[in-house]
Amino acid sequence: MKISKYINIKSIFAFVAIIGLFVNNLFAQATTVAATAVVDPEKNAYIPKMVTYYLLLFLLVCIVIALIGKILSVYDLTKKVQGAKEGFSWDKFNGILFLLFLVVGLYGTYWSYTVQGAQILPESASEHGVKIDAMFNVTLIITTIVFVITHILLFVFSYKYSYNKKKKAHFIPHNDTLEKYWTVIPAIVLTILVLLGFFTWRDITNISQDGIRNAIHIEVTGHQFAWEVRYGGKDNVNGRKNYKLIGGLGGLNSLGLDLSDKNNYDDLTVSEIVLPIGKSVRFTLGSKDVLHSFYMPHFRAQMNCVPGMATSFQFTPRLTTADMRDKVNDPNFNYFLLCAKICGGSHYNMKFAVKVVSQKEYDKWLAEQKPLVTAAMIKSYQESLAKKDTKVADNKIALNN
Ligand SMILES: [Cu+2]
Repeated sequence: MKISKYINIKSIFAFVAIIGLFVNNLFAQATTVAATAVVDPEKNAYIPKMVTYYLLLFLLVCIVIALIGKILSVYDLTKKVQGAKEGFSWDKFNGILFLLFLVVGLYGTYWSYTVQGAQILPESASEHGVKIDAMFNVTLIITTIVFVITHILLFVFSYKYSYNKKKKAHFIPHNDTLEKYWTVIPAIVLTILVLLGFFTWRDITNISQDGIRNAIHIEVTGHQFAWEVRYGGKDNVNGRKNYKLIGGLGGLNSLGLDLSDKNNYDDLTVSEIVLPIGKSVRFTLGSKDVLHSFYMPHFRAQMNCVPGMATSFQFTPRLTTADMRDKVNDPNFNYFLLCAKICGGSHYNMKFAVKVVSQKEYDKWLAEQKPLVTAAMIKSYQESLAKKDTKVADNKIALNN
């Protein structure tokens, strides 16, 4: 009797696990629908309500399962009292639950591949991104095959070899050949995947001096909670900065530009990042406060923005915004830059528009952009020069802030 009680708890656990998986699936479907819905405050209140609903549903299902378990054990007891040799076969029952778990679980996998898989990023808009996507697909295909095979074996074997009075188990403590196969094959596959990743990353980040020089230079600085973007201007060089100068020039020097460097005067300030197709662009990245992360998902580009040091990411766009609109069949599609590091309360606000256009459109757009150094800043700088020591003056302003 004690044994049957023990198995009972186990089967209840298995049952709850299956239902949990199912509810989880339903919940994922519902949140997917909610996430794609237009965001408005009233609809946002819908999500916590839905969570409560599914939580209560889950508890209800648990109670029902516990009840069924109790009824089955009463049935078991009655049979035994009546003198039946065998009561309810919990082993067989557990075996069937394992099979059920396999079917529900594989359906869940299929569901997430099709429904959530359809929400994956469109094809890469950058040249190096095509290689990253290829690696992603290879890894996904290999792991999916292994996942399906191992799970079918795991659950079908649990069913097939469940306890049976008539069968006797073989004792196989060791099998060298088998162990060699399941060690060597994954080791080779993983080594290939890791090396592929290593060489691809090396290709992306190791750029020749010529490659760096010929790229379009754009500087992106993150702060809580926005991006400041400047283009190198005519000389394609971003002028020198000094963090001590931030907030100087009567509060106008938000990036800490060092106006003694002539390269600063033609630098451009922009409200969106516009890139010409097929031209290599080099982003020099920084932060004024905490860690941020420069993230352009459509270009498979991501790099941390670290206060006190410059990082960089260089890539070549291969699809214009118009091309991508055709590909995803959405006339309102736009590229964007995001912050991929939870950097504070309004982290979600760090979205910046990105456009890829033809060289002609790019040249036209660039000609319309305003210099970052304004007349007011120059005036303030000249006044501080007149007070002789610029750096000291600016330092004082910076330190006072
Ligand atoms: Cu951020």
